Amino acid sequence: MTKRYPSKQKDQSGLVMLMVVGVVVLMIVLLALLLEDQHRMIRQIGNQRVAEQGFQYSQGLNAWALRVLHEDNNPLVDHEDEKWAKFGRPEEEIEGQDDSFSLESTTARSQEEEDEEATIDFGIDTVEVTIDDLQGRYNLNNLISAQKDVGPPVDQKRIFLNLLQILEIGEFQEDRDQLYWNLVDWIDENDTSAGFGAESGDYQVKTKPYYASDQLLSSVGELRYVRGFTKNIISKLRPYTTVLPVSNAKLNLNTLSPEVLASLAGGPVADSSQVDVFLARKEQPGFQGFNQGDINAAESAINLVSPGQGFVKNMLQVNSQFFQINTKVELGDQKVCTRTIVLRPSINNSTLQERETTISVISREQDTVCRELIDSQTEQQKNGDENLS
Ligand SMILES: [Ca+2]
Ligand SMILES: [Ca+2]
Repeated sequence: MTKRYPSKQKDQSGLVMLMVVGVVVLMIVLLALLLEDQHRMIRQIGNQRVAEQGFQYSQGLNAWALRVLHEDNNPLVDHEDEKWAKFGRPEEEIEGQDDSFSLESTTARSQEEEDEEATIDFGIDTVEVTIDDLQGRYNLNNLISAQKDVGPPVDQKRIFLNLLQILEIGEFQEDRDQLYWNLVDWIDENDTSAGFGAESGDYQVKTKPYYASDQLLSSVGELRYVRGFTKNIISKLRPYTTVLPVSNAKLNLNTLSPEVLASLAGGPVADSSQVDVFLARKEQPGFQGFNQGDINAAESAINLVSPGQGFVKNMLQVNSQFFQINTKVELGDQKVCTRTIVLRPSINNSTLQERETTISVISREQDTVCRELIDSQTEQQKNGDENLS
């Protein structure tokens, strides 16, 4: 009987010990969870702070770029040697100018400088800003008429088909016609296929059905929803086309590529060598941009691209109203990219003084992947190498 007592005591103390260990383990687990939660919260706040900081830098860069566009010396002519076109492109910097600027990171700059200077590290890895002239590219929204209840303009169809031919899109004429009608039906207001194209009914039978947009394109990337426009076709088109909120955008002779200029031929492209000869004038020393008087000479060159077929009239000008401001900010592993389309009204509609307040933002895209910007730049480089060499 007496032997049972110590055994019971032993059992009880074992149980207490087990409970103590259990409580300690529970506390450790809770503490670990609490710490992890706190750590995650700190990281989240840090990320938010960095993202906000990146956004503020982008805003600053956009404001700076707008300022540069405002200060354009001659709004009647816009060419690649002007300050806005060189803005943010360091390799184009003009040495010895007081108002020159540098967007190199402090570390890159300090490496170059032999003298040891005191530099402040703001923690910015990349800051990029450039301005593109969107009227150096063909506006796909030109494919439908600017007037209501008027069919798609035939001359714009010609330009689009020529561009496809030049960029070697579509094996046969029929393939290019098909792409044209699919795109027209995608943009035009009605739901009636022009006979060859694709309207909502054609997209409704897909595994993931959707409707045709039936309004102006909002980005070149939107083409991926249009029947027939493959990734490869879109990447070929991207450097030469744009999407503006109008259907009657002209092209700036100063910033367009030989491909786009040749596409203005009145018939299928046979020989575009005279267009190359004309644009080579840009390489002459002291070239200060084509002006209004050069448009006739440009049209004569296009006239020879498709002999006997003439050219599409009223498509050329020597300045621009639509520009795109591109910014990229990298802070640690955080990225912020913006693409802003702005409208600087034609000088005919406003005085030089009023211009100061009339540049307006048409649209702005922002993302933290920067994919489209990167894709578009590498595609442009790649296609440029292939087509212009
Ligand atoms: Ca200008
Ligand atoms: Ca339609």
